[in-house]
Amino acid sequence: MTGEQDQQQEYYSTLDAHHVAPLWGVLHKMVPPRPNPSSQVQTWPYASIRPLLMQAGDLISAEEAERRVLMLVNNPTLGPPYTTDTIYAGLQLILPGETAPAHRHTAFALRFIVEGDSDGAFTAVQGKKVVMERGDVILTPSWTWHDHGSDSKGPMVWLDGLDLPVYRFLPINFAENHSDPRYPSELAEGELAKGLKFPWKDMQTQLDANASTTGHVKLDYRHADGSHLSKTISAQAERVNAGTSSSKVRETLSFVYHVYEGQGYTTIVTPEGEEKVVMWMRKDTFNVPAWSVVSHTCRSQSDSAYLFAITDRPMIEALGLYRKEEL
Ligand code: 1HN
Repeated sequence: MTGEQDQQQEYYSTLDAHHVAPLWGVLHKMVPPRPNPSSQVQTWPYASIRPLLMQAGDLISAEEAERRVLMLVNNPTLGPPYTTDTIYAGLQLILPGETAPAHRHTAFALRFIVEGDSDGAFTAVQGKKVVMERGDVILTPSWTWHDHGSDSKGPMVWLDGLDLPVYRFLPINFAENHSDPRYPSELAEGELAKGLKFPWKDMQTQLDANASTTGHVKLDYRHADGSHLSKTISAQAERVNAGTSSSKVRETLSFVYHVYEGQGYTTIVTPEGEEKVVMWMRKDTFNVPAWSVVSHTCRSQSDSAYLFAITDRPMIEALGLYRKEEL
């Protein structure tokens, strides 16, 4: 070693004790040439997850669990709450007669109903009892009391989306349990459920009305005033016409996708250039890391595919970091 290297080594060894470190060793990692999400492409085929959920139904009650959820974990290194870098998602099961007790928290949640009869399963949000049907999106805004229940005949399963990764940076997620399992509520349908429930049939009507010959329609869920579903995360729905592919697009957003209907595949090229092809069918879930090139293909020649996705668009836009490239 040269004298100069010795001097440098000696200098570096003194820094830890003063709680400082040289930027010049890590500058390029701090400001990389392209986004470098920690999440990978991951898939949760419903055929493999549903039996695990039903087993959980035998092993633990909703009351006991508080929320009987299998968290969708992106990879073992990242662990929960990361389904993608900015979004947490899980699959929740409620059985007939059960109650998931009332609580409230800073974190915002939206739910996409995957499976179940429409008669009798509900989420009560701040006194409004909202009935859930397959494909509906139901919100529990920040700090609203919410409990789930079911007088339905069969299991009820939904996909939860929460902004939990945000609270790794902003460690201010307060939570509180209500004194009783249920927060007093009254049935809220139609107008009364507005702003809390976004029925699938309304979304599909809009998608179908916009379905063009180009074969792909994407619509954001919005409140009546045009705002996103929350300030952190929101959702979108897409229709891919039978036998067609959507054009290749990348955005500074990450997504948790869920297949409402259809069969096909999504080609995802991550920022590092790795290509993954996710084969999907009805009720499957997968994630897309930020700044990945995405294209969906509907394999059926007769039936369109409908995809739902949770996105981090509100916070990325609010921070002025939204960027899109069509390839
Ligand atoms: C939560 O409150 C629900 O209310 C679901 O159903 C999942 C994951 C983490 C923290 C709170 C619910 C959750 C959650």
